[in-house]
Amino acid sequence: MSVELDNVWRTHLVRATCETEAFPSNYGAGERLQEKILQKTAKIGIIGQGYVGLPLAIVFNRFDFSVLGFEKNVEKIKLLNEGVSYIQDVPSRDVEKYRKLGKFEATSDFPRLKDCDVVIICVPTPLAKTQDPDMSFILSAVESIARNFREGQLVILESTTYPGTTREVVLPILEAAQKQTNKQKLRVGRDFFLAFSPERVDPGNKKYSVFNTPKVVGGVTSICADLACLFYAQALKQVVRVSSPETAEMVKLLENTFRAVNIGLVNEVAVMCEKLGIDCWEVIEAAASKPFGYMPFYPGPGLGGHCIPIDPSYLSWKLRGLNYTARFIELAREVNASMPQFCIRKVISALNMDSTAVNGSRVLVLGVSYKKDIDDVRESPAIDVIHELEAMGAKVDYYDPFVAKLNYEGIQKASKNWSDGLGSDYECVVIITDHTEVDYEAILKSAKRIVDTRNALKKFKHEKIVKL
Ligand code: SAJ
Repeated sequence: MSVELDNVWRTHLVRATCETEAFPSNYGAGERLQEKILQKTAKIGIIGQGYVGLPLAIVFNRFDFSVLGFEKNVEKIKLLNEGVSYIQDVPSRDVEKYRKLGKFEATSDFPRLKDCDVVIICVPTPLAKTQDPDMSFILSAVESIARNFREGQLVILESTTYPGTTREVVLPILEAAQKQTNKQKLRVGRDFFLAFSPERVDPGNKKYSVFNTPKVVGGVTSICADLACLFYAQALKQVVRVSSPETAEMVKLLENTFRAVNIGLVNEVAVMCEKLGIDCWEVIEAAASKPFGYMPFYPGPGLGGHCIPIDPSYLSWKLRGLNYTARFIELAREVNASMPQFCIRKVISALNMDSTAVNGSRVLVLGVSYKKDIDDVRESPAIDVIHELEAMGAKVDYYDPFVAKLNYEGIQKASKNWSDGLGSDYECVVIITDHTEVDYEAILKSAKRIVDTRNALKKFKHEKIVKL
């Protein structure tokens, strides 16, 4: 598996930088870590073994590094140490292989962090009920590192967060770690190293993996960046070095805000096209014929997932603290959040065609994960649609080949089993997630009415289809 970076670059990178930054007293810390990285003897600790941490662990295993996967969830630890993966993009055979080779171990024994030369933080950064950033997972991880801190460690934060987190939140906690023998205060860039590198995992993406997705890296000092770039260069295809952790933090937020805002735009186009009596899908398809200066996004029932609906709020929260309103982010959030209701209105009008009230109607929701061909239901608009339909008195079932049981935000249901006549028992079928493997022609035959929020039925024309 070839990597693009030149070996010569790796070998001399940190040494040259150390000499220019002249740390005669502690020049060794960076040098020693560089040697361990180049010799692949650097022990890696990854805090959080979710959809980011586990794929990262396996890709470094693949390049002969040993990895300790730190987790608080004992069930996950048990599964991983039995060689079982619970992450769709990581085959169990990989976990089993590196477990047997002694290269991978999952643990909740956080004091073992002191054995690690490189510690990467891959924990959730959700929103609190107040819609403010919930930093508790990052704080817990950093405090675990600080309690087991030692000279020479490289700490990298990968969790998506607001610009300034690495320098303003993480750095002071690590500098205050008093585990050192003869040092009043640990100094970043001399005694330890700190960087930010945003995770860019796209769950279910068969083309781009951790290995071949360029890795953006920003270090608190130049040596920190050197070492973090050198580290990632050992296992990833391309490293993109930026000038600071704030820049790297902002890069990720731009990427995901770009998506949220453009999805908000196209959702508003769908609402406008309804008022104009125009097929928005045809408009978007034709616009996509433009070979430059345009990138297609598609309307839908709302914005799901643990990234796109959440990450821009970290940026707008930070800017509010600087007395600035990030208007595009707020507006996109408002439009995207209105889409479940827009879909409910479509269901009402579909039932209306048969003089049927929502109250007492049987409705089948097709697909509940937040996007197609994955099993993740976090922030899925299907949840809002189910809640609203039930509040209006509908009897709601769902079918999703990826989600056997739905136990989320007050909903406890099991997926219906597939049969060709599945839709016939319902007054309306609502396509919320357009999984590839579903036989939409069979649904078209069996259903009385179909609200298609994803244009899954684009190949068909029938008066029973109500499109977004
Ligand atoms: N969505 C639309 N219309 C679109 C695209 C998406 O309604 O045109 C909806 C999806 O159905 C979903 C939500 O938006 O509910 C988010 O979709 P997404 O395609 O952005 O998928 P995510 O949330 O898995 O985003 C990930 C992100 N990866 C990281 O944050 C590391 C994002 O940066 C990637 O760009 C994105 O995958 C991707 O490219 O697919």
